[in-house]
Amino acid sequence: MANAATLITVAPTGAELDKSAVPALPVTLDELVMTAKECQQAGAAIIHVHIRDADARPTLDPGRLKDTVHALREGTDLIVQLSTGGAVTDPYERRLAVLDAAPDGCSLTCGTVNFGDDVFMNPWPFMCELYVRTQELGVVPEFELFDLGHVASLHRLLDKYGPPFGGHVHCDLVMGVPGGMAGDAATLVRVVGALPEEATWSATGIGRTSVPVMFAALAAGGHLRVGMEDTTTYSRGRPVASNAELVSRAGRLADLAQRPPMGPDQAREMLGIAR
Ligand code: KMH
Ligand code: ZN
Repeated sequence: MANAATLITVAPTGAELDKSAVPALPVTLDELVMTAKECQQAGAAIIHVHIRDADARPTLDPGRLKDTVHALREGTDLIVQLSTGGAVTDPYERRLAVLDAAPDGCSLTCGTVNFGDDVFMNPWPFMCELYVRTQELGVVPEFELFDLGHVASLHRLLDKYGPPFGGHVHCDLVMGVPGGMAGDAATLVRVVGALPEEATWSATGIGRTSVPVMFAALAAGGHLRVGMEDTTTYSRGRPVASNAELVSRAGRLADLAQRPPMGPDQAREMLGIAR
């Protein structure tokens, strides 16, 4: 087995869900920091962050993003990864400006994908500009892959611009999005086989694909992402009570696989992220 321990990322909020429909969703800064503390305790090492405004709507407000990075660093040891995907309605300039909040890491999606009834836009010139900015500003990207074609764009990006800041390639397979790749073991194995040789990777399955994707990822030597951004049902008919319970379950599965959760320091070492 290539990886002795399991990196667990929590994605607690996302940009798609309404607080009114999902009351357990962390949307204020206090709720986010509290969630982050609980999730670190439960075994997470990275937090993938989307923030909300005073009305709980998704926002990429620069001041709020800076405050969020600061508060998460004060309150936890977690690696702070800001989303540059935002919501499907966010303009490219705002998404690029996310890096000005100086997070440890950021997401970088490797291509456009149908996203339910919407389209999540990541054209090649935008990908390139975002990637070069991560290199210039010293932010470690995580390459988000929603489809096999995104892996081809990842190779193209690395060939053209060289390795990421920190020197290590880490990917996240986002599986089961309506419009993207399926969330099943056969698809996971196919996509992982196309990744750069030296890359590490995690996987998350949207909705009901969450649990099968976790089992497949652990069996294939990968890492895990969980959270209410991706899953709001713990089991059939039972809503998720908190992000921490999703992290706890991921940690139990990782223990069973004899690859226990790694702490933030070990994750930093693996990903090339300085303290
Ligand atoms: N909210 C989705 C449109 C990312 O964070 O980089 C995009 C997303 C990916 O969540
Ligand atoms: Zn996201």
